[in-house]
Amino acid sequence: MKTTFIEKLREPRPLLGTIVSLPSPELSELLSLIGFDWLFIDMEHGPLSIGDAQRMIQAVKTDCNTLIRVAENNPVLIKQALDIGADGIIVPLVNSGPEAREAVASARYPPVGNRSVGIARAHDYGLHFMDYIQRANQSVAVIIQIEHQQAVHNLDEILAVDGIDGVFIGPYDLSGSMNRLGDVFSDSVQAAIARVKAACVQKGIPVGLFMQQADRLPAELASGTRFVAVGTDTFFVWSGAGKVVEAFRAGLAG
Ligand code: 3PY
Ligand code: MG
Repeated sequence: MKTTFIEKLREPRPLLGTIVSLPSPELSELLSLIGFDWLFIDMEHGPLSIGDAQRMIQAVKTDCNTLIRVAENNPVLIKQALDIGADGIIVPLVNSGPEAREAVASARYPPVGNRSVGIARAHDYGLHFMDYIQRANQSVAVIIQIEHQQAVHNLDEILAVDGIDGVFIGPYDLSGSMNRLGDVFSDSVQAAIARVKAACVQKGIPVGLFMQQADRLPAELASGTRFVAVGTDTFFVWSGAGKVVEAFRAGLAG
């Protein structure tokens, strides 16, 4: 059986992921083969149906974990993401303790939470039903996003909620909430990020974050970040393909 994302978060090595937003099973397959530890399947911003997401998960090879970012903190979306067999969920814009509690409850079967039960891919369509429902509360990762200054303000009550397996910082939405949209390296946004990281490290909660580029990875990992999503599928295409177009145009000009 695949190592769960939660188990991997307990290992000493940091985990490398990337955001996948295109409904292509082949692309997810390829990214897993390239060696990413986990894929961040983006149903908040990507044009993905739940069927697309299921096929992307099915295509993944290797020990690569798949986490679905649901469109919002909503029990139906969380239930569907887990039923198709995601290794975990990422819940955007969790801004308070009660919101964090709701996210956790939606992902956990009773008596811990209120996730409902149905026949689905997560337990091989019922073939391994009892086995799955007995271990799901321990094996499915609940990652909440802290990405608003309100969440930074409510950090202590959010991090006090039981059952959060990790915190994923969204620098871009955080920058927007601080009137610095897109200016993720400004002093104020970086100070807020540092505050969230320090609180997570102090409480022993694995902290992760999105980075557009890999150039700051060494500093990021040295600061206690346990899991990162670097780049996006579309960014890899435009950055790689863009260089070829540039070289071609330079060749014509020269
Ligand atoms: C953000 O930067 O807002 C994100 O959610 C990145 O994943
Ligand atoms: Mg965001």
